[in-house]
Amino acid sequence: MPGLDSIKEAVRKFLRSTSTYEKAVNEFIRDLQRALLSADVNVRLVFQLTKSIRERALKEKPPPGASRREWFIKIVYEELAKIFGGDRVPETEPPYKPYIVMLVGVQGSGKTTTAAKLAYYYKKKGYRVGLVAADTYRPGAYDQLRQLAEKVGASFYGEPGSKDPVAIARRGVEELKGRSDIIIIDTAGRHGYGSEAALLEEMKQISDAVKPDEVVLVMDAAMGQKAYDLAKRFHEATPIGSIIVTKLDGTAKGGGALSAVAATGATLKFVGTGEKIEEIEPFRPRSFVGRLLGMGDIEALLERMKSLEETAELQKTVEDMLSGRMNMRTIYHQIKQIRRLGPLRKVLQMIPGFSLALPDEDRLGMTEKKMERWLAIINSMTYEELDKPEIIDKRRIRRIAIGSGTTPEEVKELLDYYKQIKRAMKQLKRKKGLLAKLQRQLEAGGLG
Ligand SMILES: Nc1nc2c(ncn2[C@@H]2O[C@H](COP(=O)(O)OP(=O)(O)OP(=O)(O)O)[C@@H](O)[C@H]2O)c(=O)[nH]1
Ligand SMILES: [Mg+2]
Repeated sequence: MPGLDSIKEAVRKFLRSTSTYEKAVNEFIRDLQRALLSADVNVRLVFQLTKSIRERALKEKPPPGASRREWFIKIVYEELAKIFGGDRVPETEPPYKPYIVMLVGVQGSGKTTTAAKLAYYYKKKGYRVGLVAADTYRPGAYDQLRQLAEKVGASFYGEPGSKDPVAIARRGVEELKGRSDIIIIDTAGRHGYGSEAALLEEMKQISDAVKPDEVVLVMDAAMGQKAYDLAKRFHEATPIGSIIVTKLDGTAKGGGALSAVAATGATLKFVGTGEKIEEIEPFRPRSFVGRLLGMGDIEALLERMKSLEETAELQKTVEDMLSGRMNMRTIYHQIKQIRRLGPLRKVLQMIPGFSLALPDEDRLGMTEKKMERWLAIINSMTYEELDKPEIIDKRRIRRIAIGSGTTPEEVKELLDYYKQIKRAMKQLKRKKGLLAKLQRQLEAGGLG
């Protein structure tokens, strides 16, 4: 996307650069700021973003095995994704049928095109789609939508010559609802950028009459950060509203529009990326940012960083166990790790010579449910009990069971598990050399 396209280049430069880390970071941040500002992203937003990137870059230490530069790219990715909506993944499936969608937006924003695009998108997913032409202002609006409906194979309703959009919308829904899963109503966009209030008022009138399940505001990406005000008021006025940003292909200001919409908290569902009927896609901030960074393998990088982090955590747990610092908190972390990495015994078995009398998690039936319950049990222990599980007697067992909604038998089973691990660790400490071996293996990331 023009405007943000230079971010790719900045990433490549950063990863290739032979200057010091600090210098390369500064240079990258300057490039990033320039790219975002040229894409009309709000200055304050750019400033906040680069501030948090810089702070994290200074503070965070990459896990062993990861370079600082790789870690930095991960930080940039996460922070950038935040300004475009973060983890949000839009729900595009209609929750029930028939689902009535009404498109609104200023003149020329792309409503009619988007109505056809949505019809195409949902047809392809197997839904029956109906289109209603409720634009009575624009000459030729009826024909435009009728032709598009024919092209994508959607049902169509319109009344050429009629001047009452509310009545058309109502009759259109009535007419199409028996043979459509989704009904999309195209409306007129008579007002310029300035008269948001008038646009919202008109939208309210039709929507009061038709009672759509969703009102969609269609916005032209060329609005850049100006999209903020309209999106915000729309968001506040319409609890059932979502937004589609069109013409991302045609402007350098798309980054500004997308980040502005995200900043209002409104749901950005789709983006339009061209004039053709199939040029629409659900907006996913994370994959959008992945593409901006130009790293086809950004997923691979993130995966690797995650696994290195987990290995480092595992190492810490094992070190704790070996150093005798082991207590119930260690078990807590260990259970959480088992859920991600698999049984500790299996992980440790990958190290030659590491055959120990460790509890067999498979035999124990370490199911998800059991781990859930064990974690609940641990959560019900006092600090004193966590640090020194040996003090847990019959009375305490009963209390913990009640507190965690489990049974005394389960609490006992967990305490047995703890004792077995502790015994195994003592035994291990006596075997000199093994510890160093384990350490080396962990550092090499050889457990993944
Ligand atoms: N490049 C590009 N052009 C688009 C996109 N969406 C719509 N357009 C173009 O924008 C112009 C206006 O689109 P319409 O769908 O007629 O807009 P409208 O909101 O229905 O306009 P009115 O009914 O007059 O309010 C047309 O030339 C479309 O081809 C897009 O995602 N990319
Ligand atoms: Mg139109």
